[in-house]
Amino acid sequence: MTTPAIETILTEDRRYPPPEDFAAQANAQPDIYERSFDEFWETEGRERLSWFEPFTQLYEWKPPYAKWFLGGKTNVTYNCVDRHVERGLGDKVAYHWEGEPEGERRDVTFAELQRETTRLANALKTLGVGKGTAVGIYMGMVPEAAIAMLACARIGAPHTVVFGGFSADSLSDRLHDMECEVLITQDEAWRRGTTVPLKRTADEALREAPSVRSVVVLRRTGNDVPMTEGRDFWWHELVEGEPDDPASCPCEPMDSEDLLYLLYTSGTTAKPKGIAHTTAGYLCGVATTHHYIFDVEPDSVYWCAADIGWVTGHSYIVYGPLCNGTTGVLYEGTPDFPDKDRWWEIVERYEVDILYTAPTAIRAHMKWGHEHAEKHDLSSLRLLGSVGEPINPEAWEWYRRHIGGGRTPVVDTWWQTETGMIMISPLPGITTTKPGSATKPFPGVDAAVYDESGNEVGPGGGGYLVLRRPWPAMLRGIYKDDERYAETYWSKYGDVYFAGDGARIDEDGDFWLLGRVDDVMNVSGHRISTIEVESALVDHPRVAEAAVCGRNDAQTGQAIVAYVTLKGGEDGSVEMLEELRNHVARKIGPIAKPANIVFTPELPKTRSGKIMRRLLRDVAEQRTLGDTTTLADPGVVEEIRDRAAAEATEE
Ligand code: 7RM
Repeated sequence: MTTPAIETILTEDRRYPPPEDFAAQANAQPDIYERSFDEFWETEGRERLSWFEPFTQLYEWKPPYAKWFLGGKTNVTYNCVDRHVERGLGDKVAYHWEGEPEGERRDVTFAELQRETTRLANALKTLGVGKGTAVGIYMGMVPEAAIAMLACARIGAPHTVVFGGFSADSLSDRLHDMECEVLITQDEAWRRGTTVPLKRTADEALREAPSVRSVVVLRRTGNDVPMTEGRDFWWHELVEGEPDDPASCPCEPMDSEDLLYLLYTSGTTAKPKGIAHTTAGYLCGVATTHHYIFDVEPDSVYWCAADIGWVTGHSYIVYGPLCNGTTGVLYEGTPDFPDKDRWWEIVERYEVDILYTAPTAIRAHMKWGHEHAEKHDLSSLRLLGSVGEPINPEAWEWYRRHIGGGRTPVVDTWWQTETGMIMISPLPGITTTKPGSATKPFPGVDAAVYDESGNEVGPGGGGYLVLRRPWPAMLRGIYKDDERYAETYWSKYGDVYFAGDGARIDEDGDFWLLGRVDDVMNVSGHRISTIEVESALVDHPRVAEAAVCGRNDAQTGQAIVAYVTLKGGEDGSVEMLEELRNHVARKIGPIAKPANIVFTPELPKTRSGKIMRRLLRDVAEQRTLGDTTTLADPGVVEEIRDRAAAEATEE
């Protein structure tokens, strides 16, 4: 018998069939799984999007490159904004915007979105921006960030959004790689009551990004920032006098395969990859998944609490929901400012019915305690979603119970920057959910689990997640790096997309995501995924969050090191350490028992909330730290290093 690529040791028996009333009204009904691949995407493409010229061929697949909706002409902003206004929905709210400073609120209707987008697009034209001109966007969570993206799409200028909060170096790398000619930013952003100096950071970045000729600066906080004469323009001054009538700036007819945007992902290697997304396939993919998976209704108030700079913000705050004419919430600040019930206050105020967030946020709320949610009426919630990491079953249960009142379906959605759209997820009116499982491939998606040599792994076994057919929103390549594109995603199994994630399929055909394959540990020849050990730890009633990694061990190859955050800010103890080791051994077996545990108030995470296990490995092996530029809070890893060192001397 050969060793499996990844073993599975955690079992989960809880099951939640969809509530009957939800199932009866759901956008997705069981026959959706009977639709053929071609018919599904053909129909969604024709009916969900409006076309200036209809497409003549559904797709073309010349591995590793796909094209979708060939021959079609359309415009993303037309689909997301103009057509809704034309249909009489101009007064419908597109975004309920909630600023971080208390009391600062603004509703932006579709008609306003159209006017503001048109005005900015006209202004960008005066700066020489036209079809094909690359534009960088470096902003916080303000409506103008979406307006900037839509203004670019209106005139056919591809954009790259850089997380407000990335360093000057990260910003200049991206602006330089895409050869951006214009940067749109703001004076400062609000964050936890203090300001983030976006313009100043941009100024620093621009020294290394000579392609940028002009900078548009939105006034947000109103504090003084340096402006460079001839290069920098205040947004409000630039758009003054520009017409806001949509006819003054018609939506540019774009080819289905014209570039919509690049989004850079850092991964583990130094140079970020510019993931390319094009027009029609991307929009069809995100709008279709948004409609069926989130079960949006015409009167829904949908809140995706991600940042606009993450792909989740692109696909499920801006393009997917707006294409479907959905009312959304856009919140500028952090979940605990000024208090830990800020999110729940927002849900109550706007009567949010669909909430989409990440496991990291759910675990933070778990750590703070459910009493904050209990202060508010959350009965408007009808559906909850999760994205970004495998969700620990206990966090899933907590979310359903304390936020969803034990009534709402929870959809755990697996996807990547590269896939553009959700690929594996329950359909909330159909799927019986299981805490910790993303369940089934979306209709028109062909996902499977392969072993090392490319054989499909049967039920129960773990292996590598692959996608066997192209899909409309798939990346069209890595910008200016065909070789890296072929090597990263298409070299392991030939013409099959390798996602870089481990997964297993259970007896019901449900997928369980096991984290990045680079993080898999090897203990005495057993290949163990980090997520199962972490979930066993989080299963303990005192544990809020846990991350594990392997460190070299002379005897077992690798030994498991766990980093654990206790609930309510509690400190660890020797007794707790032993209790947790035994808890893991009981829950999933002695092989997975951590060799040591470091208690820590925080874990090192990326800005989208993913735990950076690579850095924990560096700490565990007492190496100098690898690339830390994508860390949300660089101080955290130093703190962990000190704690780990203190523990080592205590031994
Ligand atoms: C949307 C996004 C992609 C990586 C992906 C996985 C992990 C995302 C889930 C998940 C388990 C999920 N894009 N991931 N969603 N793992 N279950 N529901 O996160 O490009 O930033 O990251 O995130 O490892 O490969 S991303």
